[in-house]
This record gives sequence, structure tokens and C-alpha cells, in this order.
Amino acid sequence: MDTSQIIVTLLGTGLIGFVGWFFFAAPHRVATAVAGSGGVQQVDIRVKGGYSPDVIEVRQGQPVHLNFYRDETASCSEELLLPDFGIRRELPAFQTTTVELQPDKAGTYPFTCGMGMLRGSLVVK
Ligand SMILES: [Cu+2]
Repeated sequence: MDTSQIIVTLLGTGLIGFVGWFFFAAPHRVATAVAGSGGVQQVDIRVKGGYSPDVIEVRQGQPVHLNFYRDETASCSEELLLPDFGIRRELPAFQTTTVELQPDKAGTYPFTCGMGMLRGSLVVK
């Protein structure tokens, strides 16, 4: 191997490592919902190659509004599924889509894109 081949190999290895970290070990971004006037817990979630935050903590028994702002046109994120609440929603690009739900039971409820690639969870406490 000459020097340029070694450099390319090192870069490639670093990139693979980064991709692995990004998908499997990236730290979760946790947000706790804030109850506004009227007692509705609001959380803003940015959708771009994932959900940010991707762990949303809410209080049991108080209505929740999840405001998904889809900041991309990548088709992966165009659909949102929250199966435990029977929710399936289209998220139009560059718009905020509010998903309303009533968290009556404590637990952890996953939400995903239509293909199950992007993941987050709603934690009801
Ligand atoms: Cu997807």
C-alpha cells in the first residue's frame, strides 16, 4: 500500500465507525413535556433523519400535543406511526403537524416512521 491508499483506508474505517455510532450509539435527546395553559402538555419535535428529541416524557392523564416539524423532504419520514395509540399520520414537509393524544396508562410507547427506521419513544409517567 502506498500512502494515499493508507489514507483512504483510514478515512473509510473512520466513516464506517461514525455511521455505526450515529445509528446505534448516538445519545438520546430526552425532553420533558411542558404543560401550558389549559393543561395540555406540548412538545416540539424536529424530524430530520430522525426525531429530535427522540425520548419524550409526559405525565399520565394530561392531554399531549406532539408538534412534529418535518424539516426535510426525504420520503423516509413522511409517515408517523404511534401504534399503541392507533395513530398513523402524514407529516407534510416543512410544516408542523400536531398529533394529539391522551396518555392514560404509564409505559413506554415507541413511535416510528412508516418503515420502522426512524425511532423514538413516548414515556408516560
Ligand atoms: Cu422510514
